[in-house]
Amino acid sequence: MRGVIAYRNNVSIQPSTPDLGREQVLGMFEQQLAEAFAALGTFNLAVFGKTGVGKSTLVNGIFGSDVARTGVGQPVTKGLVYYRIPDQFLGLYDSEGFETGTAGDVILTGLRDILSSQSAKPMHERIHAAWYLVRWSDRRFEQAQAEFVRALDSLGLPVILVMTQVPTKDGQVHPDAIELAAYIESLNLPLMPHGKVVFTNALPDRFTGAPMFGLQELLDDTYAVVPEAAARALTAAQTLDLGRKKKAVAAIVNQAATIAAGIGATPIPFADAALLVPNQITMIARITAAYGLPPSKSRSMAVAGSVVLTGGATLAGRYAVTTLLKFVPGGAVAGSAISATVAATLTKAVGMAWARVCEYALSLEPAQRDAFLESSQVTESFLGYLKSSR
Ligand SMILES: Nc1nc2c(ncn2[C@@H]2O[C@H](COP(=O)(O)OP(=O)(O)O)[C@@H](O)[C@H]2O)c(=O)[nH]1
Ligand SMILES: [Mg+2]
Repeated sequence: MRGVIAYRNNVSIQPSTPDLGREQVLGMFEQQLAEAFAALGTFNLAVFGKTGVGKSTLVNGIFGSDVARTGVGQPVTKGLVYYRIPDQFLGLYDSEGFETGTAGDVILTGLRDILSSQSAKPMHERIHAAWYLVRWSDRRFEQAQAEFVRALDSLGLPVILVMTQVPTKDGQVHPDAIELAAYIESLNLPLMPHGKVVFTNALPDRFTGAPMFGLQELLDDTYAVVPEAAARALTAAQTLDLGRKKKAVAAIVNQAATIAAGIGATPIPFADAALLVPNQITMIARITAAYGLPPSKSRSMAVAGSVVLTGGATLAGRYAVTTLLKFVPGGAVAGSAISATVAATLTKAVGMAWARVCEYALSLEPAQRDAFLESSQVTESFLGYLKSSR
């Protein structure tokens, strides 16, 4: 079986590199995907607040999962359960049944142990941020709550204070919620990142017409407090802000295009598309992880990628490469070599086509998404997007 071959004017160019067969490419894909998923790690968030305050609803609004239902919980200390959702990049410390007072003290003692044992671990395994939730309709903020927030801060956790279930009318926050927030802010608590309470409503209210709001602000504030090492996992984990994912992916594609240009610039006679494939595989793996697509589907995604990138293996794949080269400015340079520009453009086209596949998958409901990722549709849509790129 031939590997990827660059074609121009229907003249095949023999690769000077060892032929990249489908099996070999598939193996590289699986390894690169595993590495990209592992490199992201987990974004670990601790959420505190009384029962019914809206912890699960808020987490669901930003991460798209009902953690308590879909996650596998593991009690880590009294009152605190750690959920790691299979196939996702969120780790959640949920204080189910948490009240202030003695229960709060017990949690803090347990948390201190957890955090001190984590301090020896790499940054991406630690707790990265804490949300402390207060429901506006409670209309009060007790001293014990203030002390709890201070204690979290002194344990080294950045705390974002979130007011939940806040009603609005004509875009105005309920005055009582503003008053409660002003009171909380007057206590000089170490509120991250800007000393202010974040107003949210995680569920639109059909009866009052109150819209959902504040989730993007909360997410932005969370980015502002998390260490660099956890930001990429947060981007993969959250489902609210596609723009963040796109930005991360654009950086990955540009970096890969730069590397490809370097490969194309090397004066190797008969440089061909096969030389570009390993770099493209790394790029595709990193794109997949950045979008937060499920690691359990990596086999089927690797299959799709290897079918397409070993263009010589399929007529369609060959067509994609040939078509692309025709539209690259300058095309393949006289004779055989792929220039730096061609290499970069081809790699960019591959990256952007795969990004579109990922975004399509993300737009589907979880069950449909899984079905899509496991079907040959992944290959077909990857090829389709690749062919339509100019
Ligand atoms: N209108 C509205 N209802 C909410 C909101 N957040 C939670 N709820 C409701 O409040 C109840 C408790 O929410 P839940 O997320 O389970 O609270 P938890 O115990 O803190 O996890 C549920 O019936 C939710 O539907 C919100 O932002 N707006
Ligand atoms: Mg809950």
